[in-house]
Amino acid sequence: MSVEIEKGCVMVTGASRGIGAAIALGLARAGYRVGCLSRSGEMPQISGVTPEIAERFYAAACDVSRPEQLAKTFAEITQRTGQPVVGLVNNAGIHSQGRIETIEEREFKNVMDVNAYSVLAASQSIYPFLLERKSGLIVNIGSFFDKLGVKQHLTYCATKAAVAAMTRCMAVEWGNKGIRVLNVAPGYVMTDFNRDQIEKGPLADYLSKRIPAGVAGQAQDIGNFVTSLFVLNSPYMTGETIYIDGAHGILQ
Ligand code: NJP
Repeated sequence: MSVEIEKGCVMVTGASRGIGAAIALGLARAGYRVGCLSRSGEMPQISGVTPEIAERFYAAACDVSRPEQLAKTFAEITQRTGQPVVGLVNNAGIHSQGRIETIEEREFKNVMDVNAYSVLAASQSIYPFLLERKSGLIVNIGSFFDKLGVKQHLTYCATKAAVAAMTRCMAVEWGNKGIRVLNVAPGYVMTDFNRDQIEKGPLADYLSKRIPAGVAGQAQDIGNFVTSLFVLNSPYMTGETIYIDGAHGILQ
């Protein structure tokens, strides 16, 4: 594959593995430089990374729940790429499960910090870069749990509902500055982390009956879709949540 046209740099949080790695790969293949943020600072762990693609990745250690780290990391990556920043994908997220009666304040606040506050903090940090060009796209990675009542998932559901709400508010407030904001909300997506659970056992049985598409999604499904949002550059599309869940979330 040869990339002929430079399309600028997109920052992707949580790009070391899973869905974030697939988004980073899709964007690099489409000609973007990709800032790959994660706590470990590892390069995206995903098959299909050729040496040419690897050259387009700029991996950096950054905890997204720490605003000062975000601002510093974006500035450093921008300097390394020498390319304008054209977008941000707020993908980093953690899971949380437990009965409502047992949820502790510390756990609730930590998951809120990583899944929701980081979306605000990273978007604030990228804003000056996008404002300078009067153009840019922020894609948040939410979840179809944002509109569902899921037993033992109050904290996670609340964080993802917050992501959808922030998407709408940012789209409205920054719409006249050329900055678009979208929320991509996956259903069950197979990653290395959850592959065993999704492929075997009770969850596998449940999903085969509940997902109209019949199977869980793959990280590439989300990676390719997010890439297409950047490539399409559809100027009037902003503020929306787009569900990619094999119709799971609308099944009666
Ligand atoms: O997550 P996983 P997924 N600061 O665990 C990084 C949503 N979603 O790909 O920090 C910076 O494989 C972590 O790296 P490291 C989900 O809510 C998924 O499944 O080094 N980075 C890694 O790169 C999330 O928002 C499903 O440990 C931090 C990455 O984030 C997004 O999709 C369904 C960090 C996590 O990789 C990606 O999920 C759904 C921090 N504080 C929504 N904490 C699904 N997979 O089924 C973690 O509805 N990372």
